[in-house]
Amino acid sequence: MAMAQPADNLAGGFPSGFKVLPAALDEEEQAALLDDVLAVLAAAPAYQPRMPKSGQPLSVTMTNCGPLGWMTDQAGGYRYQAQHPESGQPWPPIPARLIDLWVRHGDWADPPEACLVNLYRAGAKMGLHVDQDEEAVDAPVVSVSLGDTALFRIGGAQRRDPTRSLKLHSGAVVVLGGAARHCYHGVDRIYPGSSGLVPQDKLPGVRRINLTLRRVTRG
Ligand code: MD3
Ligand code: FE
Repeated sequence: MAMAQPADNLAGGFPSGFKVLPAALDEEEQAALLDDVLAVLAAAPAYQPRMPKSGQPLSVTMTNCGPLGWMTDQAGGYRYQAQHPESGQPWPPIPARLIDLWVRHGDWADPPEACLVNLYRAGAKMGLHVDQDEEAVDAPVVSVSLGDTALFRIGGAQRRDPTRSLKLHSGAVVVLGGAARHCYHGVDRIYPGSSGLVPQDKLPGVRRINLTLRRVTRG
């Protein structure tokens, strides 16, 4: 057996279990999914998440659909909860076409429980982080990008590991299974005006929408 090398978990520079479908959704499917997202936002308006302790706002705004939603605020920190932080209402259900994507691409028996909706305005980004608030640590995350192109970055299990970047265009689906699920990742920037998908009369200033489907409990 060969000595383990630092790059053993990398295929073409990307971690194993990292799958990109660059044009999974055609324009019609993107528009239909956008309508689903507008309905989610009507029921569960986006709020401004804040870092634990410091209270520093994240540059994205967020909402969720599904029985659980990921959130963060100054007092409570990172967590999943069943209610919207401002209205106290349950999150709306995950739209059927998102469940379909999970079934088609997720390769996981249990249904998703949370769909985090991240809204990016010009200048918004997401620092390198690992998603580790889920009890179902081995379940994949399935991500859908809508609207402006993002420069996405993914590294390894350690923050110091080398990273690779790729652009995610509207309609891209990314599946994070296996080792990739535990890798540092983030969004360095978006390219404002690269897509006309997000209606500015309905979502002023919002340029990109990212949806991440997650299994939270072990079922
Ligand atoms: C790699 N969202 O919501 S999606 C997040 O574009 C998040 O809004 C980014 O990172 C966005 O947590 C990236 C792709 C993604 C999602 C989850 C992952 C990549 C991931 C979990 C583990 C590893
Ligand atoms: Fe993440």
